[in-house]
Amino acid sequence: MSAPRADQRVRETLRNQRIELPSWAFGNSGTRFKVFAQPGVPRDPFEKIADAAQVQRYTGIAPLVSLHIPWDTVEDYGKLAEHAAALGVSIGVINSNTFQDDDYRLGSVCHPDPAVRRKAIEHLKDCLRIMAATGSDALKLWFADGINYPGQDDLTDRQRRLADALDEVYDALTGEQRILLEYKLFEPAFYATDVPDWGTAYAHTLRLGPKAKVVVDTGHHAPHTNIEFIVAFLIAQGKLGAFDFNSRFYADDDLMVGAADPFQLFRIMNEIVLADAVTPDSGIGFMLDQCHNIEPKIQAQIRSVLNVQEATAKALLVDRDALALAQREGDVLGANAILMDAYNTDVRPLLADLRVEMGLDPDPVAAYRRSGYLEKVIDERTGGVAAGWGA
Ligand code: PSV
Ligand code: MN
Ligand code: MN
Repeated sequence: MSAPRADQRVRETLRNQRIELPSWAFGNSGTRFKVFAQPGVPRDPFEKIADAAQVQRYTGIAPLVSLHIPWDTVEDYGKLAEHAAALGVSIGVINSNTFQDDDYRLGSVCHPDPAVRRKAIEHLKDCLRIMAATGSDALKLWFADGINYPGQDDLTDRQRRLADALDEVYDALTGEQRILLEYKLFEPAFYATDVPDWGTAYAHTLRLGPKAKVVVDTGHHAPHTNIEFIVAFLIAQGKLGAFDFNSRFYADDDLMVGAADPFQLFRIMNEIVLADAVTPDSGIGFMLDQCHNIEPKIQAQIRSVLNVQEATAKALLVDRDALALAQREGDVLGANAILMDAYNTDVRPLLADLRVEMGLDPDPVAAYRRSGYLEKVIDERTGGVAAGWGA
């Protein structure tokens, strides 16, 4: 392909990329040691969406907002969806929450008591109703279920309970609705988690059928796990449903994506580009799942979107023909150099130029800071809500 045409193709893909923002990133959050309240933080889901719309306004590629239920409970979900539409965004995935009630001390859908399992399943079905009211088509399931001590419960029985619950929710899906099942190595359970890894999530979603896929949260693996391998494998099986992007130095740190390891993010996006799966027609969701405990939240979300965009641009710049040739010829170092050339390219001028083409400011962070939005909401809002936990 000629250089100008290749450049146009890269720009076209980047223009159509979509990143989904988590409503909870805009609320106060913290660790179990302290939540630092920030001035101007949203007081309700409507204000969280207003803040998310700022990220879309300056990046142009983040028009979706995930909700977390019950953190984002409102009386009228149709009104919330209309509010979002008026601000140029829409509701994305609905995240269920079966981890914050006292009833869930021993788990939710895997709990030994059928009454607690019933309560959890009914919550998941409520989420399906919220999806219908908001226009969302995906239910994201993450279960905090697990046990802390060997012998505490029967691991195999818990898997059966999990399967039964998933079957019931799957059978309740209507229309375009689908399930996204997220795994996590540990926390809050410390000995055994019921959906600890991609293999468990994959097996359950395979059994369920085509409307169930796996979520890869980049902070949910053992150290040194090759996440891009998991991504490549799941895509090849048609089972990659979505990402929860964030970065981590130690465990599930939920820091800004691309902050801890930009090279890992590039390697992941390289697999996405190879599968031609950057744009929404791939059916794969690219969500952020982050908490900004000490840094300004809207700005951190803008930075995160830009980090994903930069990694994607670099992956799109890989000289695929040259790489294929080097691979065929067994040119180990040549192939690696081709990949690294793309990674080491400064794509910021290209992206600044693309933003101007899209009618945006070339520097989204600076434009947001200049806008005075934060100062305005600090004046207007008092008593911002916590993101949902740790308050
Ligand atoms: C669990 O650690 C998780 O990654 C799930 O996606 C939850 O829904 C989310 O965090 C809450 O931040
Ligand atoms: Mn997550
Ligand atoms: Mn997490």
